[in-house]
Amino acid sequence: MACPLDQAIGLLVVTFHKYSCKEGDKNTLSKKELKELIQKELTIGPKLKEAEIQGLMEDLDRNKDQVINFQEYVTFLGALAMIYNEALSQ
Ligand SMILES: [Ca+2]
Repeated sequence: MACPLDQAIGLLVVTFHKYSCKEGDKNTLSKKELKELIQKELTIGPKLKEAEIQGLMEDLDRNKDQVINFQEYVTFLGALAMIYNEALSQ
């Protein structure tokens, strides 16, 4: 029997690679790849304005190398988890 949390973590990893392998370095998300991930994999994605997505990408790119590495992606997921937790506890 599959364990739900294992499955959830696996999905987080698979989702990163589903987009990171599209162009350039296969282990990082370009801004274009991140934008596609946000728009296709998150409910809020299509509602975000272009400027909001740009601002989000700049915040996520902690080391300012213009791509999102796995660690930066995990930081993003952590922030999303905190938002979901707040929403669920209200
Ligand atoms: Ca980066």
